[in-house]
Amino acid sequence: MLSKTFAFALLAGVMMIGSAQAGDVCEEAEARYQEVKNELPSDEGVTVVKLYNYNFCPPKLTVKAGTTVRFVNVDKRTSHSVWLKEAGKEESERFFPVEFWEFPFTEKGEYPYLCGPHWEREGMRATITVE
Ligand SMILES: [Cu+2]
Repeated sequence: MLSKTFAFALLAGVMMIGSAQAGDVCEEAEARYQEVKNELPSDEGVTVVKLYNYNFCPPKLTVKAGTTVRFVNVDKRTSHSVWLKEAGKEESERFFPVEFWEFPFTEKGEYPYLCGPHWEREGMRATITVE
């Protein structure tokens, strides 16, 4: 009984650490985006997802139908892609730091997506919900 409780507490602790790390990564991604923003076209009228350190930030996003999402690579070296695999779309070209790729989400639904080179090993995947 005691060990079960302990295991649960340990698991909860690990989960808390995990989510805190995800938050930190997205905070770093946001700070990095602010640094490079002036090298990019205006983000007015688009919703920005940042690609950073094998994460999409935010990992879960809800937008209205008709929204164009701009995926911006805010890493320092790594190139990434966006692949709406389950929606049957082709993977985007790989894009490098301070480059981006855009996709207009016109139809409602759940769009899980991933980064071609990093989803398997680094778990770089996320979901956009269009409502
Ligand atoms: Cu990637």
